Amino acid sequence: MRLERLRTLHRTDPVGIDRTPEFSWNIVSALHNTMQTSYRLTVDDGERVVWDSGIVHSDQQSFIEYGGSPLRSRTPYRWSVRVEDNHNGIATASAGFETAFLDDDWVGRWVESTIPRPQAEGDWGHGTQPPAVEFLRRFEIRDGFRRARLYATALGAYRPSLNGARIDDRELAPEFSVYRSRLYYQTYDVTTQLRAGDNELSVYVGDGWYLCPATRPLSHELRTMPAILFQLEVHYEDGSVETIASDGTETCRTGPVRSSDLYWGERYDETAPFGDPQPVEVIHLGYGNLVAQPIDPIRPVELLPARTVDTSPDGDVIVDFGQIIAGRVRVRIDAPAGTEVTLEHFEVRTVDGGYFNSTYAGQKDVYVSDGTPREYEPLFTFHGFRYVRVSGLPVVRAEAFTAVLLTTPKERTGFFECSDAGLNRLHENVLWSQRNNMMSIPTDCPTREKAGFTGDIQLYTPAAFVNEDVTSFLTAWLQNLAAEQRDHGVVPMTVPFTTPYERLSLTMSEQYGAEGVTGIAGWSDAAVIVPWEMYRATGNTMVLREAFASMSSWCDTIIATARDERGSCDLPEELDRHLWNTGFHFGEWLIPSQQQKNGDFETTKESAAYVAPFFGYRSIRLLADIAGILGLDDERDRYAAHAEVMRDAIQRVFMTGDELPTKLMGGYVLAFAFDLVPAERWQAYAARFVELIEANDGLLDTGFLATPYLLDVLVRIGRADLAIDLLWERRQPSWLYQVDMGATAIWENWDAIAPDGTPGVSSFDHYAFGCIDDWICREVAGIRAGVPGYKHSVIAPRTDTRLTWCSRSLLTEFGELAVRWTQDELEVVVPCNTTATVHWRGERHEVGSGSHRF
Ligand code: RAM
Repeated sequence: MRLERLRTLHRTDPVGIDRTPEFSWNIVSALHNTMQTSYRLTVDDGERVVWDSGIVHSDQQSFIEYGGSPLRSRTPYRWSVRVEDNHNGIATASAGFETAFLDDDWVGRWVESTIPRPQAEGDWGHGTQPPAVEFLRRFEIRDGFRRARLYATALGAYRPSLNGARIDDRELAPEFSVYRSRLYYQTYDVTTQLRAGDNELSVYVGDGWYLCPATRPLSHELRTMPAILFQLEVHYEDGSVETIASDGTETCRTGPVRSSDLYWGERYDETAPFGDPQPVEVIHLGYGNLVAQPIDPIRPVELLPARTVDTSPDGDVIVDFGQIIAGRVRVRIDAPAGTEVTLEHFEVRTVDGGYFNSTYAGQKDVYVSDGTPREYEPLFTFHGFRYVRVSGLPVVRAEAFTAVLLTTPKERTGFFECSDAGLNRLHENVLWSQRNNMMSIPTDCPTREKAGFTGDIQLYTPAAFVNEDVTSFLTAWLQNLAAEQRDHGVVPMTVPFTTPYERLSLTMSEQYGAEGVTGIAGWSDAAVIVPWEMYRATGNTMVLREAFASMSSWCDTIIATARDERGSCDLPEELDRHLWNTGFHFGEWLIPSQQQKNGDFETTKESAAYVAPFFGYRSIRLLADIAGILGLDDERDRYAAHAEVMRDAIQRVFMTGDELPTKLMGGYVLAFAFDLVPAERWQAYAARFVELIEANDGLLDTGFLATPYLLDVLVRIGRADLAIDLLWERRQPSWLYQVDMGATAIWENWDAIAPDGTPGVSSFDHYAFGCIDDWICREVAGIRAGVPGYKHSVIAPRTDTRLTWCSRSLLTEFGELAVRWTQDELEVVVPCNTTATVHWRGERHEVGSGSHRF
């Protein structure tokens, strides 16, 4: 038996944390039926043990919270665990973490550029922002140091260098967050880059999210100048510590980055020298909003060489990378001084060989050469693209171009492969959209909006977990969500909430007779559903506890809105007051038969009529369950009672006849999925739902909010055959239609490309409809969590004759759970410390850990 995958706060050896750590490990053993019987965890700082859990007779091996004496600021720790199992096996292993600032440790002062900077106009800007600013600071240090850490952050996106070399390869720090209350600072190990004597620290600051017009924060305290804060701490052999901190003695200047914008792109001019150093100004921002970066930093995680170069009918030179990614292009340029090279990024080609983008902003990077051959990659922007139109270069060779995928690195947890190339590609597309849209926060698309839409991640969380470990990533995002909740707990449509979306929310509220920013069904409910799905995927009760205040304040808003706002005057008041049926909602969003025309929201209304009350009920019902799990019995009873009256009101308003008052499939899907259908209507509604699909030529007609439950509901009403047919459907709208049309990521809209190849107006890289990947994992491969977190799993493949074999693995909190089946045989690998029920060919087997063949 041995221990693997030791994680602290679900990260590997994190440096610079300011939260109480939790610990996890996996057990691997050659013996079957291995269960952990006890563990003992110790934490030490190199000199003394600060926590000894003692022997704990428990099978818990994840989310074990630190319980020792207070941790010290800026200190490296080791933790060790000793595990015993039921076969008398004993194993030990250790890992590390290092704290950042836990006390009032900041002495550095915020310093701001004094170089005049005109303000961009409009919500989205025009890509004409002023140059990036480099801050410089010289300092001297003594010989004999053994450890040095730089703590730093900025308003804007920054790239630090020491003595002319980049400190590491992280990108676009500080990441996108609710800066007003959660601005992340970074911790860098600079021990090997410092030298005794003279040193120079450079911090080059582009616009990033903070200064970009489309993403700048709402706060009226918003600053409009690039600014930095840093503190370098040098620990000497003799035990002394020297601190060099930003203090106003820095200088600043502009250089080759002439303009940078996350949407429009960057202009980099090698012929523009760095200007004369200008003074900086000390500003008083305080340290109250500073948080040690809680997730792994954005990095270049994959490089894709260009596949081909060709010329479009219009004579444009197009480089194809073969895959839609989020990131940017790295290109070797050898051109005469003054040559201006333009890179314009596109997602798809049109039938006539042109190219197309779903974004309004240019996605255009410009490089001006000084005649020296160099490799260029933009510093302060990223794009969503597969193709790049190149102009300004006399010769374009594919070998000179590489696409760089930028994302928050996460541990891959899932692998899927089967005998069908279409399903394999579909899975790949899901994974790509996931990686392309998880750069510091979960976003809708990396092209048009790059925004933290709450609805998209709400519905996608289960699928996210079957592909990557998103625990630390989503925990951090939920903290941002809580920080963004307004006075009454309202969760906005995006987190972070930014100026353009605040404006949109206010406009929509006004049109729908509401006031201020109001909650949106299925979007704001992310506050409850995301933590709930995190718990289901990993057994994580910490996140439920931590998010409880945020969830309950959101649910209280639903209850109050239903009570105080009169929805329909046709309804008796005693029913209306339990229905969330006012304000603006996106409805299911992007139902094929209800497509929006000219950006109006008329078509969202029909589905909004059921989406709002149903999701309102759903959130409150889940909150009651969550309170129960946390042992909060009063809250459980209170919210359960609210849920009960809401369900009753929904049934009395929507479910009195033999069909729902809508012809949309999603109404049925959500009614079944949320257990709203009264027993006496079950048969009729199931029949009606199937009729709707049949009347639609066997095709689905659901949008964002209902699609995740569509196939499950069919299985539940006894029509698994229809669910499987929808999965295998190749006509539009369907998942495999996208694949057949050459998609390399998941489309935002079912009709993103018409059968004749004409692209529509939507994005080609939205993970939302990728929610199917979770269903494939559970139903086709047959891996299901028997209890939240897979302590017990249920393996029940749906062997479909359209597949000759299927193989799926899932790295659970306990380790790898794997299934491989052919038409004749099933192989299952069950992780240590768990059990499984296997259903195969009409038989049921109870098994323990290890590999099994049936
Ligand atoms: C679109 C976004 C997102 C969706 C909202 C309602 O513009 O791309 O996917 O959540 O609108």
